Amino acid sequence: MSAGGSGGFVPLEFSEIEREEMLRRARSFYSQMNSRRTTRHFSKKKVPRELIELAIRTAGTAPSGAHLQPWTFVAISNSEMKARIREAAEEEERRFYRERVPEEWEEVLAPLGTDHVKSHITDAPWVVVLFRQAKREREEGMAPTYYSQESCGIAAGLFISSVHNMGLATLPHTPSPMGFLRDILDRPDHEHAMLLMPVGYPSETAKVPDLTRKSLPEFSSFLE
Ligand code: IYR
Repeated sequence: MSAGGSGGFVPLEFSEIEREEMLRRARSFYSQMNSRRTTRHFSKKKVPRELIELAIRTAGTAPSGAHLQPWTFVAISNSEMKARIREAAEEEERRFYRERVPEEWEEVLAPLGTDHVKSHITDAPWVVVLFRQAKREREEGMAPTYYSQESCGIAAGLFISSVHNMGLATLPHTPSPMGFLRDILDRPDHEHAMLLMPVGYPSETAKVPDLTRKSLPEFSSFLE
């Protein structure tokens, strides 16, 4: 069977959960996810490869347009490679902060305390780069993928959740522009770097901005 399945249908594996238990699980998962924060400060403490593999496997369970699974995760622990990536990212970011960032963007970035210094890339034991496959290979040549942005966005969310759930931290970093990652990591032209995610323990002195999340009514409406 190919990665995409061989066609045909099989019974869905599903077992109904008691109401009380559903609520307990939903509350517990929400509380666990609500404790996630994005930090820019990582420790150099090592993380076994198996944990990174599990986070990537979890990301790979995401639903995707036409089940094309249009993602490639590149996981890097090699120090020289991380140093190269950091150098290239900082070069782009220096230009972004000095020349490219519009005033209205600067206004919302300022409270987050970001700048062109990207120490998380060399501090974290792993850097995982998510590439979005805008096309797929077919015998007849290249063909499109569908909803690859949405699919990869969902996969990234699952990756971030998995990392948090295993007790580690990550930071979805989007150096802009990201084209250098394709060159350094030797990916084909139809793959576009979408997110760079350092994964590791937060440093002992890690800080996060003093932010709050929107309340439920601020970001939802129920029509019953
Ligand atoms: N890519 C830059 C700028 C940046 C943009 C947003 I939107 C952020 O939430 C954070 C940073 C950088 O990574 O510094």
